[in-house]
Amino acid sequence: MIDFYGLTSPNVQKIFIMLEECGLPYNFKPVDVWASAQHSAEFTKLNPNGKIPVIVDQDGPGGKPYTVFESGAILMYLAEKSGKFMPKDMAKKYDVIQWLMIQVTGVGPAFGNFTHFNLFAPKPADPYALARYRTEMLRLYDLLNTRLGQAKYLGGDEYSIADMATFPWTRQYQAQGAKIEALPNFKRWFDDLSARPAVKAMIAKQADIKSSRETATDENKDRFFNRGKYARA
Ligand SMILES: N[C@@H](CCC(=O)N[C@@H](CS)C(=O)NCC(=O)O)C(=O)O
Repeated sequence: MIDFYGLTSPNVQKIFIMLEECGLPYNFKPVDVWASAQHSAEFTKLNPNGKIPVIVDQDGPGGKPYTVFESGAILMYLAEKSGKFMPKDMAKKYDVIQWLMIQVTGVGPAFGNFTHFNLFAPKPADPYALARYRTEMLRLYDLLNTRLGQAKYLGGDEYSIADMATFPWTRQYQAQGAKIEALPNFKRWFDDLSARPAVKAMIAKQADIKSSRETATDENKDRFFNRGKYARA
């Protein structure tokens, strides 16, 4: 059994998709990051970085419980455990890892910062920050579209953890301002993934999760966003 700690964000959605795709049994344990639950002593024992997602595999290596944090590492762990969604051939495997890293180091930070400055930062939004992250996000949409014109999936011929990692960040492509008519390869991939039963299961499960995002206190929001009394600059 796998204990899966998370809430509703894209980094958590990736892990829902992978667990559903693999058919691995899991217990979902909500961590309300809008109520500062990620900073509890109990949770930071699992992830000293104080962020979700985290998994604890009760049947880890050597039959012992094993904890994994960082969504990219969790996807790689589950791929190795299940023997699925990561090719064994070395070149094909590194094709997948390269596109997984593009998501972890590029798509996640750029799309996340765009969302922060667009929706959460004090208004009026800083035009420099907004333009910087919007430009990088739209550049990455073009990159995904180009790649998906060369290969059916991000990692190559087969659906993999690179696709599962990227899809949740693109679910809001309309609100993010991506011009879908100029991204036909991306659109084909997006529709293909949206039709997968595991992706539909993730979306249904997300709808049932209770979060205090809409009712978060100013104190909890400041801690989440590293501002106010939590700012170090
Ligand atoms: N690089 C991490 C990022 C995880 C992350 O940023 N998680 C957010 C999801 S809302 C979080 O826990 N934020 C709470 C906080 O930063 O205090 C991963 O890919 O797992």
